[in-house]
Parts: sequence; structure tokens; C-alpha cells
Amino acid sequence: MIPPAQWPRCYALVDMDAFYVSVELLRRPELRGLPVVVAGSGPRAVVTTASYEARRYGVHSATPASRARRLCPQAVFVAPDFDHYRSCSARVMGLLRDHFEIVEVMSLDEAYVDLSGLERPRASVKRARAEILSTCGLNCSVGIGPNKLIAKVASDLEKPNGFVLLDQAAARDRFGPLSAGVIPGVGPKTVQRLGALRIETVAQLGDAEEERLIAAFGPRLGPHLRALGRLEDRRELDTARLRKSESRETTFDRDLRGVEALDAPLRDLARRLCDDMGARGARGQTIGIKVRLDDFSTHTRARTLPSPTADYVLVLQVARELLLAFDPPRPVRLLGVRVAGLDQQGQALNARPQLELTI
Ligand code: TTP
Ligand code: MG
Repeated sequence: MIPPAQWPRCYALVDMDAFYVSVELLRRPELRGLPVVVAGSGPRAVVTTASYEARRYGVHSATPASRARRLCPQAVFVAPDFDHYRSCSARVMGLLRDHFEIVEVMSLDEAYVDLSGLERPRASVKRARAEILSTCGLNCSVGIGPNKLIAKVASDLEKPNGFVLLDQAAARDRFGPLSAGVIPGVGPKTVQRLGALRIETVAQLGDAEEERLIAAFGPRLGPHLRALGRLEDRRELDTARLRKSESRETTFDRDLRGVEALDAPLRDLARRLCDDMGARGARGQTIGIKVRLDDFSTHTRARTLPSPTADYVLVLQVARELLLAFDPPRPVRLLGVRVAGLDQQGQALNARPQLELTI
């Protein structure tokens, strides 16, 4: 197999394992190893997700809660806490953005990252994954492939805690004999219509004559389906928004107490941020800091200047003043510096588009 570093494009799909349940288990570790179900309590409630132990009893996402109770009476039912899941998700996605330039967040627990051009794509993902585990306590499964489709199907193969890399040929070998319905985007109705054409498997779909598919599905969907059957996919990551801000942040190995202890890391962050912005000719008018305390509360402060800058001395000075004024009341876990309101200079020519960084 050609090593992924030499593929023209390389993508990973990162999908958290049993996401809502895993988040709940962090604050209720006594439930670890038990069948756990996150579901509301109303008469029409459905299961949002079930632990792998509960899945063995046939309880899955979208199973009605009443049915889940019958299937697995000993399961522990936990009420969903979406705000908490959102904030855990933001931490995970923030870490991915720390590690990778281009990240496309698909849902609370799933994101694509673009690994194209990285020298060691596998190692980069493993490092990010280890940090997600050490910082957030959460496991994920990763699929790596030459396109988004293969990355996605690969991520599902060895859940939980999977790590599967497939090139085009390996993906075709692996999925060729399976029902075409395993391909995301080929739903049950399409499977049925394909069945009428005697097309059952992924390989048969990929080998089907284009004219036949066009006759059955039209000039757009027909060729699209055939491409899916070949595990071909030309989509780029969707990161259309120009970045409006840029930040650098760091999570400390040990929490730091007091403003003095934070000065060296603050200087380092401002230096890195201004160097990178300077290199691209980008400047911004709003300087901000982000402070996460040991209780995981996150605080931001910002000030807008009369004119845009990428000047290290000025950025550091403002960041210092903001930090002094905030005066962290508890030990600090994470510190960030941000410059927002970027002017367009340097972006058009040298844009590295990515989702807006949240700080
Ligand atoms: P998934 O990634 O589909 O599932 P999961 O993370 O729970 O498990 P897996 O290990 O198989 O990836 O969905 C992510 C979260 O989205 C899930 O934890 C709960 C929520 N969700 C729902 O609320 N309803 C649903 O029907 C699905 C599929 C997910
Ligand atoms: Mg998941």
C-alpha cells in the first residue's frame, strides 16, 4: 500500500464512542461496565445513545425508551444534559483545531480533519486522540482514507476505540461484497430500487453500467451512486468561512496559580500568535484572552483597539492587562490569546480557511 503521506489527499473522520454515555460516565464512574442508556422520561422518549453493554441487549439510538426498559430492565437510565454534551463537544473540537489546520465539524461528536500533506498523518491523529483522552477522558474511533467517504466508513469498522486506515483498493476489497446500503448516502429506498436492477452489493454498484443507472436514477444521481459504489468521493472539507479570528492556547500539565505564573506562557502564546499572523500579513483589532479554571469554567475578556495590529509588544501588553483585571480566582488549567476582527489583508492571497476559532 502506498503510505498515506504520499496520497494526493488524506482525511480522517473522528467519531466519539458512545458519546453522551461516555460523557455521563465521567461524572458517574460507578456506572462503568454497566448497561447505561441516555434517554428522556416522557411517554414518547427515545434513547439518544446506549453504552456498548446495553447495545448487547438490542438497545440503540432511537429505540423507544419504553422498549429499551423491556429489553434491558437492569439498564441505568440517565436523563440527557445537552448543555453538558455541547460543552464537552466544544472541548474535543477545540483540541482537534489545536492539532489540525482544517477541521469540519459534522455534529457534536464527529469531525473530519484534513491530513493532506502531513508528513506523518497517522502519528498526528494518534497524538490528537491521546490528548482528547488525557484532557477530556473520552475515547473516539478514527477512520483514515484518501477521501471523506472512505474515512467515514473506516471509522465505523472497529468501534469502539477503533483506528482503521484504508486506501481505495483496501476499501473496495472490504466493502465490495457488502450490501450497497452500508454506504452513507445509499438509503433503504435506494437499496430497494437498486435491487430491482439486480444490484445488491457495493461492488455491483461500482461496476454497473452508467447508462443503466442514469436511466433508473437520472443524470445526477445515477453517476453519483456509481461513484459511491467505487468508494470515490471528491468532496473537500467544507470550511468556506474565512477565518475571522486567530488564537493560540495551551493546557498546562499542572494547573497554575496566580498572574505571575501565567506570564511566561502568556508571552509564549502571544509570540506564536503574532509570528504566525505577521507571516501572513494578517492583523486584527480585538485582542482577547481565554482562561479556563480548574473547575472547567471558561472566561474570556477582550478589548478592541483603535486600529488593527499583529504587533507582539502591543498584543502582549493588552493581554496582560486583561489577565490582571480578570485576576483568576482559582488555579488556571488553560490559557489562550486571541486576535479577532482580522482585516482581509493577507487572507485573500494566503487564506488557510477553517471554521472560525471559538475562544
Ligand atoms: P453517534 O456517533 O451515532 O453514536 P455514539 O457516539 O453514541 O456511539 P458510537 O460509538 O457508535 O459512535 O451519535 C453521537 C451522539 O449523538 C450520541 O451519543 C447521542 C446523539 N444521538 C441522538 O441523540 N440520537 C440519535 O439517533 C443518534 C444516532 C445519536
Ligand atoms: Mg459517536
